[in-house]
Amino acid sequence: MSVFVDSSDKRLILYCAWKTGIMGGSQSYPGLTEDLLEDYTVLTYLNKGEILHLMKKFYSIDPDKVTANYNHRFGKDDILKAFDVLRTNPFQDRLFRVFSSQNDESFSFEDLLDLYSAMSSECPMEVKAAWAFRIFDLDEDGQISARDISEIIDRLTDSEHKSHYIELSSKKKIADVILKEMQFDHTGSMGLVEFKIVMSRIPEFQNSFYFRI
Ligand SMILES: [Ca+2]
Repeated sequence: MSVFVDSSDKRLILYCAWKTGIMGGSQSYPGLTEDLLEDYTVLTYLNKGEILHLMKKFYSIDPDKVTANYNHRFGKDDILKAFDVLRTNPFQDRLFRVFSSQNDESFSFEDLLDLYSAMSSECPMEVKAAWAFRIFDLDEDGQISARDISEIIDRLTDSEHKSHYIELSSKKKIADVILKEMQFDHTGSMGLVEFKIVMSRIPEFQNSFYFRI
């Protein structure tokens, strides 16, 4: 067995250290104190390493602004530049709507933490479902209706691969089947409680509600 660690092992070791938060306190940012970092690990489903990694990216957008005001809110364009995962997300508009605490399509660092916490693999299904409900309730009437589901399917299938685009008639059929299977009341839509039950039955749904940090 070699005593040398090759570059792929090194990457693995660094990755494990980062995932477990060992590399946590190695770097500091203005305003993000050790106490606050502790609080965030309690209030979110993220570990210290993940929180610091997100701060590193957030801070890099404009260090002067974050230094001057820890609660600085970066607009959508700035956030998209630093966080690629949002760039191609078919629900980008909804994520900026639901996770912006000021409803201004901008994110403070804490808004960003809320988003990544919801998208974390550590986030329980119940909590993910509650966020997903708000994201998928496209017309914000407090119900997931056939119309919402039809557009959700549209967005999921339309984005990059045109060949996977579903025709309107089949889309309607899928939406109808989903709605029927969910055994709704006669309103043809569902509230949060029903939605959570449905989510718990569809593992693919939960797995797709995930961001790699
Ligand atoms: Ca709705």
